[in-house]
Amino acid sequence: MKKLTTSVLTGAGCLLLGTLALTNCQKSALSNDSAIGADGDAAKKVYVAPGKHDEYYAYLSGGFNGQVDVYGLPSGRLLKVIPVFSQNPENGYGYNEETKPMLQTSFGQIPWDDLHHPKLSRTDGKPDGRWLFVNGNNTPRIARLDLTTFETAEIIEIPNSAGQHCSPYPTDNTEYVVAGTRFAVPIADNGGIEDVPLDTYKDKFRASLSFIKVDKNTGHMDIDFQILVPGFDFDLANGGKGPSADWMFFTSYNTEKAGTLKEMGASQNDKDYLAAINWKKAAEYARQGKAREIPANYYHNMMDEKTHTAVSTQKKTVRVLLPEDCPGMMYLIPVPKSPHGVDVDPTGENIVVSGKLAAVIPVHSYSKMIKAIENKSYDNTISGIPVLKYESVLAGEVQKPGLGPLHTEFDNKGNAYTSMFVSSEVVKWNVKSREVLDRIPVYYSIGHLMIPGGDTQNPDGKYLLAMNKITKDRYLPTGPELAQTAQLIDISGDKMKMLLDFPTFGEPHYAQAIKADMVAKNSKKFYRLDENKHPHATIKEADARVERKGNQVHVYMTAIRSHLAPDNIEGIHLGDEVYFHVTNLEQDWDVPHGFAVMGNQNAELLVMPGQTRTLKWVPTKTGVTPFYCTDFCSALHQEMQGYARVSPK
Ligand code: CUK
Ligand code: CUA
Repeated sequence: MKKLTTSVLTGAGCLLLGTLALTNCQKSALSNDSAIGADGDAAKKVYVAPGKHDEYYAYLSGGFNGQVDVYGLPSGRLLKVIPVFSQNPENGYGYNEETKPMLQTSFGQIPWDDLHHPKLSRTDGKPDGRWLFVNGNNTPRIARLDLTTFETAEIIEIPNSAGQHCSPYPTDNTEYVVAGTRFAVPIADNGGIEDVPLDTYKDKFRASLSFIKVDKNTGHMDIDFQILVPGFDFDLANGGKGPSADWMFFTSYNTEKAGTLKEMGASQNDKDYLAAINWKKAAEYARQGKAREIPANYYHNMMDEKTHTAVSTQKKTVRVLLPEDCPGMMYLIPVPKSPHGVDVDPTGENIVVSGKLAAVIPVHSYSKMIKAIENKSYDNTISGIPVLKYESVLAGEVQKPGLGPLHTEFDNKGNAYTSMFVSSEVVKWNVKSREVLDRIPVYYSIGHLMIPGGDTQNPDGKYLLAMNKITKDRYLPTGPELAQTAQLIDISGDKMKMLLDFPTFGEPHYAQAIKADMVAKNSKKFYRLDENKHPHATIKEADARVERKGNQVHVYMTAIRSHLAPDNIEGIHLGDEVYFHVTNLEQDWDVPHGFAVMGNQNAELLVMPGQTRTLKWVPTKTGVTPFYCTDFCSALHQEMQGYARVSPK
């Protein structure tokens, strides 16, 4: 039986993304031992006994599912799905009246997105367990999730932008979350994306980098300013840390499209760029009035903490900075063509750039970059942005790392781990010596990898999570569509050891993880009824009632084990809009009530204790219509039901 090993995959033909090799091996692999590659001790290391808790929370992006999925590590148990840019029928997010405004954008309510990168908030360069920031790649948006409630608390649309891929990257103390666009777009002088011929790219198209200020106490986001960069497509970024904490590093591709690239020396045509931006300096320029305020049209949606109702605010302007006006703010550093991830090691000195097609992994040096800037070690500029010399910034290159390096994270012992998409492996190398120390095959075609804290000043050295694009034979076949997959790898010793496969939702691009304790201790149990400021709350069952306002019927309903009040409703007519405002009167952890109406266009409500949620229903038929509680809440759950009577107009 042929085993699928790195050597199979790194053979000739691997530049076809290894898929040829995969199909060859798949036949044998299908009948193969499913524990292929697993460590002998694996079961013991990932087993979390019934009733015991996992050591880490892991937050995986749901990719084209638009949500975040919370898993326990090392068990790989799914704990929760948090809808962000998506509707979720399970809890009514995006269907109930309170959360619909969260999906508001200048394009209308958009109930879907492609979510790529979760990033935890940080204090002093360490994950603090307060918030999780995520990006919507399709309709440019950044969201903030509140980790006390595991709910989406805020979504801000990004103007002058298209494809918010290069996002969201917090600075070392979460002063800012930075969001870059993957598509340069023509930005009109008076704001907004212009309708221009596509061949005006060189003159008109700019990529935006948005600097979103984050309030220290509340987490509230606000776009402070944008930097508009001519002709670049930004791919990924990461913040500096410690000594380099004032800087943000961005990879860019397609730079040959940049208007002024012909100014470049011919020798550098096989290079793209790493953009280094001093965000402190940029913020200073913005404060000093270098930023121009231009019209913009975007929405800022926030969950009000007292009413639990999202408020959507339309914004009209944004401040923009141009690099040509701001000397010393931005530099370009050559990197191999088509770079992907950029990752800064825990010391803040080493900047690792992965190039999808590169044969080496360049490691740039922060201190050399500063020297090169001081010595003006550049001989050309692009659109006024100095291009530093490759050699003057380079610390060194990792030789023969594997094929298709995408992303790098770090452990607490000075090692780096890089994902190799084409050769389907994780490669461990030493940051100082840049020597490859170990490699382990993953199944198959890895994208991101994640070490808890591995993108911060404070990495853990225990586990690494590989997130793979292709599953093939790893699980029972489920027709043409297979789950994506994650693999947990033990990195505590010299050699990496494969521990666990678990399927994931959508396509997990990236993940974050944090010691469970940091989040669990602040996790909310229920909402206090006496703090419920929802305008349609019914705090006492005696106040349950039906009120008509024109063609609107408002049902002020309460739910408590085991009845709904009112439970028999007459006087509804075709043409009416019915709003069920359901307040859950329970004051106990883990007792939600659900609410659903036959023939309703929306999903159910799931109302947490102490909370009020509103379900809109526009009856389309006359007759008696049952409604009921959907969440098995007590022995008499089935009895939580009632009727609404719909009569002709
Ligand atoms: S990207 Cu998916 S593998 Cu969107 Cu972070 Cu690199
Ligand atoms: Cu309330 Cu079931």
